[in-house]
Amino acid sequence: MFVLTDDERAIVDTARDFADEFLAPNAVEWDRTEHFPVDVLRRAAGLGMGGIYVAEDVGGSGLSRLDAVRVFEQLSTGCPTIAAYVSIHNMVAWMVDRYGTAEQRKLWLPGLCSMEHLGSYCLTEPGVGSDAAALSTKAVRDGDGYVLDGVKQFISGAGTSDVYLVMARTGGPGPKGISAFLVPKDAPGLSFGADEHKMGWHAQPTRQVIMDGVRVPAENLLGGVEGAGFSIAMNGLNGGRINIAACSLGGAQSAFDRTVEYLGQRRAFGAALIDSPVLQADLADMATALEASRTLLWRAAAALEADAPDKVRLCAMAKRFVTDAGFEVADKALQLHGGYGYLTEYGIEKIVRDLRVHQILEGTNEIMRVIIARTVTEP
Ligand code: FAD
Ligand code: 2MC
Repeated sequence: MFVLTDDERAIVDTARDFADEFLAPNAVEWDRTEHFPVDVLRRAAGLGMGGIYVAEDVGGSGLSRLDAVRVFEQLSTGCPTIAAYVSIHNMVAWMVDRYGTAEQRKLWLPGLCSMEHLGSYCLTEPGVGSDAAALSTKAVRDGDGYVLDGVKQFISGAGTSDVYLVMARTGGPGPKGISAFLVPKDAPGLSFGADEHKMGWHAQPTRQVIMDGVRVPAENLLGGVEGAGFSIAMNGLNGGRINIAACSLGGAQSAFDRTVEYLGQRRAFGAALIDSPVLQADLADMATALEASRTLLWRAAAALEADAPDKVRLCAMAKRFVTDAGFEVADKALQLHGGYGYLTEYGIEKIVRDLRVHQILEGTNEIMRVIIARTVTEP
């Protein structure tokens, strides 16, 4: 697992080449202009990145979770924001692949895998984030369809995405009363809030998804069963969490690599800064944090791929550890660039801003600790 086969290496190289050619040269500009490059996303999908671990019969790439985290690490070396959006889109596509009926798979997945249709994941609400099972968006059965009412908060890709995977309440309180729906962008009654002004993630929109009497046919109930929505949402997030961790790893690796190069060129006190033992100790710690992160991340991805009994705990551990370590490495990289690290044009402060939110979304790192602690303290 820790030594890549030729095929695995080819997948990693493809993602890295794409990041080098299409993401890295544009990342700072897209951040400055808040541009969401949909054409570039479709180009990535042309290389199989729209449905990385979706089955091939509907246009997916049929790859493993390990392949996926390696792809997201490489994409993030170019731009963590774009890589993170692609990871959310992949989570949505996988949920349709894994839980959708045969008809739903055939109808929705070819467009998602080609990224002709972009997907958004809609769980969080204005009053409910961490306590997701308390969500209040309602879906009421009405004849041959459902009518959805409620507001989803902080939805990545909202307003641009074509498909909204919405968790809504069809039954009583708690997780068992929740179902998952596929809501197309053109559904009457669907609208979007203003684009949020954020610390990072400028190259993708974050908006409310507002549902006011949105009617969808009963065939849009994911899997065709009421009450399965929370389990579907959480299982999607297991993969989402390691993918977002991979985005932190790639962003931090890029900041680290640039720091090594910078310290080699920058001179002070009659020598290159890289010759300073103090800075070498910092670099050693950063390199170790990156490798430890990668090791845990791959371990969690292998557990998820194998559907191992400890997959939830390992995905939570990897998400918590790697997003914290990635942020610390990126922040240290900024510090070692001195004043230049603080300037936009160097691209390091952008990585710090982008990686900060990975400690908050897809389940905050406090919630990751809650999940892990339960496995430690409960029999
Ligand atoms: P709260 O749940 O209110 O938490 C506030 C604080 O309390 C946090 O520090 C939290 O860790 C802590 N806390 C809460 N409960 C506990 C506990 N039991 N023990 C210890 N500490 C606790 N959501 C989506 O559904 N789809 C998206 O596409 C999406 N994209 C996002 C993009 C961005 C840029 C951002 C910022 C958020 C996005 N989110 C998305 C929402 C994100 O998942 C939530 O913000 C996150 O889950 C936290 O929820 P909250 O903001 O309501 O915080
Ligand atoms: N994988 C599979 N199943 C899971 C699961 C997981 N990760 N987490 C919970 N479940 C199951 C759990 O096993 C239980 O099933 P059953 O009733 O069959 O035993 C059911 O779901 C209910 O779980 P809990 O009893 O643990 O529910 P509780 O409400 O106590 O806690 C918690 C759930 C806190 C783990 C969950 O609400 C959570 O993960 N909150 C964080 C929300 C979150 O991650 N939001 C991210 C939004 S998306 C985003 O940010 C993006 C950028 C896209």
